Amino acid sequence: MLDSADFSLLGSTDPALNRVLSSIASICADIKDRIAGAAHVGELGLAGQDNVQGEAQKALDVIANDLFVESLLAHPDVAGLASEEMDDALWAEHDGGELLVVFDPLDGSSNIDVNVSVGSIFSILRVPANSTHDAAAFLQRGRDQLAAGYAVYGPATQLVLSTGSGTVGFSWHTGQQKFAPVTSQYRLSQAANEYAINASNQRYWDAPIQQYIADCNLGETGPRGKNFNMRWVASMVAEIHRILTRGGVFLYPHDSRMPEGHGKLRLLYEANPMAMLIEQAGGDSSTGIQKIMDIEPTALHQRVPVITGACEEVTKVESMYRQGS
Ligand code: P6P
Repeated sequence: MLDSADFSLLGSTDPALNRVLSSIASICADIKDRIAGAAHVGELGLAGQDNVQGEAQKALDVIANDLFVESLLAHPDVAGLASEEMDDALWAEHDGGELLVVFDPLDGSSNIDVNVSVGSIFSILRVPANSTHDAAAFLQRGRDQLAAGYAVYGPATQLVLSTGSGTVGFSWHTGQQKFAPVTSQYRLSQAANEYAINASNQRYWDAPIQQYIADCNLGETGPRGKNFNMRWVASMVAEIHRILTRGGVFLYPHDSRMPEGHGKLRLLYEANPMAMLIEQAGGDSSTGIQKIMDIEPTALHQRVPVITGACEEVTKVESMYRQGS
């Protein structure tokens, strides 16, 4: 599904990694088709069960997860999988795989029934030396990711990937029946005038976030000296894709409903892969206190605060946290 020209654009020379990325591209193409046809075969709506997160699963959450598992668990280069939709990691029965894939098979699926963009997010890690093939193998810092990517299922289905040499965009080409490159290197502006946050949580935010957003909303009359626009799609993939494409900053911060240091979004298969893609495009990613990709994970489904996008905005939020707002 991805070819040598695509991998040279990515700057990726690891044959096993490239084979897994190509398989993931094929999986995302299949998910694209299942989403497009879901309304006609009764695959919209709820699956009738909750996932490990306690969230009601959509039928397409389960379908997308099954497509990832069926393809990758049999892949000769894959040793193990972990997913938002599965309590525990799954390990291949064959030997020889050196790679781990951790993924959110259908992010933002609350948008499925209203036909708003959703996506698949994935991160590829190397099996640690002397691994005993348990969940601990996945608990690696974002800095140690070999590759990260997402597919966004929107007006077009696009695939955005990084293997550590920049962030590259592909778009589904119907004539060629493959993902064809469209953005050789995303470059994120240091400055931003658009932020994304769920404003209905305002009363729960930490004081630095309350102050940061209030300052943005004062626009050119306030301390920022410029006007800001606001967007919230409730689909992280759609927000990050917009930010990579036209700039901005995304915030899902810690709030008073959460344990200290926690957030809503999951570290291993949302925050870390998006942080790699954003930082490879010249942006920054932080919890407000610590860089996302420096976090030493402690649990498979660990949740963290996420502020990611334009460097100036992430730096501004970090400085407000240091000042206590
Ligand atoms: P809220 C989707 O469920 C998700 O995990 C992210 O994709 C998205 O950014 C966020 O949660 C939306 O959260 O509180 O607005 O529903």
